[in-house]
Amino acid sequence: MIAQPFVSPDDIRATFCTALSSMYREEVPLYGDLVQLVNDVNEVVTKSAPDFWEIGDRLRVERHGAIRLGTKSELTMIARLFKVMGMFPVGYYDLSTSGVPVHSTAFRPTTVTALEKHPFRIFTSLLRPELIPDVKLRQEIESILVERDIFHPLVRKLVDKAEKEGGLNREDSNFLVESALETFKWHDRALVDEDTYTKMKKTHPLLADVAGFKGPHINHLTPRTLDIDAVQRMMAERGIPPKMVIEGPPRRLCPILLRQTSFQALTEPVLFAGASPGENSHGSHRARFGEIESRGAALTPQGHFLYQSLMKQAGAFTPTDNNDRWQSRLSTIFSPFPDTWNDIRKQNLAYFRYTLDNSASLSLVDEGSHIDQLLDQGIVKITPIVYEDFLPASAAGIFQSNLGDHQKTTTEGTSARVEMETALGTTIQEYFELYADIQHQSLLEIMEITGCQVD
Ligand code: OOG
Ligand code: NI
Repeated sequence: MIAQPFVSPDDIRATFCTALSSMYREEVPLYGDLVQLVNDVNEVVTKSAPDFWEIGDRLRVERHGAIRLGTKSELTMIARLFKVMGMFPVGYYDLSTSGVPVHSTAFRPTTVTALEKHPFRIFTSLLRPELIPDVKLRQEIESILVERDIFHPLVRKLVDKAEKEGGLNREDSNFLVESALETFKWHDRALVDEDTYTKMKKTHPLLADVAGFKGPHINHLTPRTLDIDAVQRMMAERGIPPKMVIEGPPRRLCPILLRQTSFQALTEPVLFAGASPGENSHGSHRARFGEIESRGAALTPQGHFLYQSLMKQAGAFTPTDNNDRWQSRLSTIFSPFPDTWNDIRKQNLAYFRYTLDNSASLSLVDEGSHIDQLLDQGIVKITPIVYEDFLPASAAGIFQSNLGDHQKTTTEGTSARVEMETALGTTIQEYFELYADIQHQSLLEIMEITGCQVD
């Protein structure tokens, strides 16, 4: 028998993203409406501003999704599954400081080529039971979670096979995607009875979402929009109830980091364990929504520091605010953050890729020129590197707005990165290092060609 070639992890990820997207559109039709709105707005922008930064780049595919896991062993297996799809843990997000009893990482492609092939990533949170103050409830939740198996047996078998043999052929990779979907789909039958559900929800709605069901249903998917302000305005017009405010930095000439908004989570019927259809043991659950994002430049640690100190000055969004007021307050507060790529670069606030301008003549390069001189002469140009990660404060805002009103009834914890890494079976990569590497590589190439100085 002739051995069939392995499918690349990038292809498996692409197939998985497409399958997940169509499953979610079927499960949550309003998400399909949001995707339609995003496509309409993107089309207008593409026509009216064809040289808009980032246009053309992976527009019509989702950028990310999110799940919430219950146990360390679920995280171990998910890390192995995502690795087969070319997604690796990047960034540690401690959400306990915002009163959400989880910590998170993003599984994502880490090389420029893999990101270009398909950018899909999954923001993955893990419950931290030690932050549940009620010991009895904590034990109850732990024993519910230890009993469930969120993976189809074929997923375990095929992941084993991929690890042993170094990859999967087309047929196996299709089976893998199909059986992996089982983990992410919605179950309208709760795993627990009504009393248990209610007890968990009272302590923190997230507990009911994580431990109340058979699996970690995908709770949102997120396409990318070229004009998030327009989509925010138009959502209500199209009957898609928007979240109050766009998270992240204000609109700027030079976009930075990540701006996000979503529609409010649906209230969905659930049937509690022990109840039969038709009985009045029907409850409802809010968790699933649709989100959109707009990405700007990846910031250096200094840039992040400046961003965070300005956001702190803005204070908290109050219920009497609306998005327009909030955005104009942010724009004023952000005036100390330079808004030309040159100034941003000079102050070392963002990461850039350095390339030779095609039309420039190398004969104009003076020996030993400094890179700044080549930039001034237009021989070298800079392109900001897109931020591919997440923002803890925005993530916390997304959690809060979609779980509904609740009190902060879990304990504030400290970071537990090492515990998470142990479950992952690998270290979590630092996103700053990934961006610095891309920048450094591009500078090395320029130095080699032009002999210029960098420091
Ligand atoms: C994850 C929220 C984080 C984002 O875009 O910041 C996230 C969740 O609600 O499970 O997806
Ligand atoms: Ni999200």
